[in-house]
Amino acid sequence: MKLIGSTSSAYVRKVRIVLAEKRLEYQFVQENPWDQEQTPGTGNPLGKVPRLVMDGCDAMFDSRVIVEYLDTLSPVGKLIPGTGRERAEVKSWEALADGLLDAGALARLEATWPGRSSDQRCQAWMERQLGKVRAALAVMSQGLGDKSYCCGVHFTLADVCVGSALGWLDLRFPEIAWRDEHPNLALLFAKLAERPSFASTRPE
Ligand SMILES: N[C@@H](CCC(=O)N[C@@H](CS)C(=O)NCC(=O)O)C(=O)O
Repeated sequence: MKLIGSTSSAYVRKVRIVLAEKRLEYQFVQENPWDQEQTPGTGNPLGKVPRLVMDGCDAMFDSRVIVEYLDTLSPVGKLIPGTGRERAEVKSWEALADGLLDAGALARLEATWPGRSSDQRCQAWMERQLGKVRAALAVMSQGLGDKSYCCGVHFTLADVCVGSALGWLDLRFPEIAWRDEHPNLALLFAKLAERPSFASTRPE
């Protein structure tokens, strides 16, 4: 099994953490999807990472599909409940954390994408996207409350997704002081950072 992606992407990190938690062997092939030298979209018409490549199969994307598949490969460290409200709860946390990343990425691209000149960059658009990031943080904090993990007492995919998203914010938007506004998220993040799966995949 090969995972294709970059070390800075939180979507890729989500998959790497799941692979580590499930103790699954894989080869990590680094690819920067923004690199002009890469053939865009190889194995993914959308030109995005992560992609999971297995012998004799088309590449699998996106991160939500990949982690769901990986969780079925082994009973070790089950991360997604099989059915019902508990499953929907975990998947909702994933949608929230991924949505935070989607909005954060749009804000960052608006500010930095080299294909746009400075007068083409739109401050109102960046603020709109960063408003979504702040709203998502507030909902995460409210949902976590004083629980040990996002969905209660057990570590699940919800914690993987939230931890990856917060780590990415530290990397790309260090000026967002989410720890000050949401100390419960800071506590969760510090606890997650001690897990080998998180420690070995810190974004660069
Ligand atoms: N929904 C996708 C999002 C993946 C994504 O946006 N990846 C970024 C890297 S952080 C990417 O490859 N962007 C390149 C592009 O948009 O052209 C997933 O969960 O896999």
